[in-house]
Amino acid sequence: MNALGRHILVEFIGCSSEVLNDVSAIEKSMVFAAQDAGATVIQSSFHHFSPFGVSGVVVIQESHLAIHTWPEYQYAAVDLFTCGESVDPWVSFDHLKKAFQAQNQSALEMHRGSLSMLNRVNFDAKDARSEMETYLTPGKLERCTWFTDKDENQALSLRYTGDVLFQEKSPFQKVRVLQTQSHGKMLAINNMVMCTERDEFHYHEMLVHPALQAHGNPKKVLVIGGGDGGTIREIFKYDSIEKVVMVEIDEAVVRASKAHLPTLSCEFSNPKLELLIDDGIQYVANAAPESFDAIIVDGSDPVGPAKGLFSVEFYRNCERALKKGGVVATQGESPMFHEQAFVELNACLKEIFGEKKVHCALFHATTYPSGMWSAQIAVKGDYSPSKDFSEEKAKLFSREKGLKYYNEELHSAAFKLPTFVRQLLNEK
Ligand code: SPD
Repeated sequence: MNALGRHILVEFIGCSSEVLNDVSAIEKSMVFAAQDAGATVIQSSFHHFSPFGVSGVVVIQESHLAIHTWPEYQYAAVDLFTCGESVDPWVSFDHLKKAFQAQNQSALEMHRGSLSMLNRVNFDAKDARSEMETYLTPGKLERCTWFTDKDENQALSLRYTGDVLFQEKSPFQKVRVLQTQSHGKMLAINNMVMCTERDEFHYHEMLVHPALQAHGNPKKVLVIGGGDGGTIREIFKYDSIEKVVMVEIDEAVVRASKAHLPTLSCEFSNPKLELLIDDGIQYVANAAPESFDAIIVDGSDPVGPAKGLFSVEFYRNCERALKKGGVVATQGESPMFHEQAFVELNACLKEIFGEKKVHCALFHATTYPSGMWSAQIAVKGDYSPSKDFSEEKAKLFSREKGLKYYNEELHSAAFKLPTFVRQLLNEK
């Protein structure tokens, strides 16, 4: 070869859509394809784009391998660029063809840096050498695989190791547990962050405690969703609890959490828990009137099976199932990220419980898109969850139970809304 390198531009056609949408599988195949070809891998960086597609690059000492996939077209565009005689890019080609289950392919090989066109100069890098040595041959592959939770305009990305600890396409959704670099293990449903070990306490404490502290004496609580177990963990911190009924539609979420998220799933064996794998919307529709002190709705975003958790009919049934003095707290989405769902949910609660009976608490959910999240709380009684709670009891409770987010001061503060949120909710 009379050139510095070989560059193969590849079209893989008729591939497996599943594989082309699996960022971990692609990263592993690309790294392996490089190593198989005799290359020294320096770094890999891969992103998944929701709902479809993966882009990534494997930097090798001998140039790079890059990919962009279109699972919806079963198509991958791949660049295999290698320098030197010791690496054969066609070995990578064969490996990837098999890995992606391509039915068809085309490849165009170009020589890069034709030596007949280039002049070698006496470039002496000795001055830069000591500094360069820190960058040269790190010796260890640095993997950089990114999980992205996004809508069409905004996104949140977390870097993970590329290891997928749990992966299942249940009848309802895609459930995964990923090992992140900085946030411990993460539960993701349909490419949306549900919780990470590092910051889940923000969400679970704020979904449960403002409502239950205001109620004051919760005995029987219904949880809709919440399959990872974080919500029931918080509820069982109340000594008054006699029974918790939890209705989770997807047993795969419970299984994933029991297997990989022990700090969330620690209360599944509590004898006061009745766990039903069933449709929570149906359950509430059939629930006996005035049977629960509190209902906590811990669903995912309003797409897929959680859509019905944002409907008037569902909350009418919740109101009926609540005892007098009861409280419902629901994950209320983000005023920034899901403005419409946030506003509509608030209006729906106000329509059913009454204008003055619905209160919104804001908190930081650092791994949910925008980082600003809400619990929307409605009461069936003459009290205000933001004001009518015992500061003394909340203080004692948060200390005794070792809470890490909720405390007596935050209880009041969480209900103080920024002006733009007040305006969204038509509050003064
Ligand atoms: N955007 C994510 C909203 C998810 C709310 N529920 C998460 C479940 C944690 N128990």
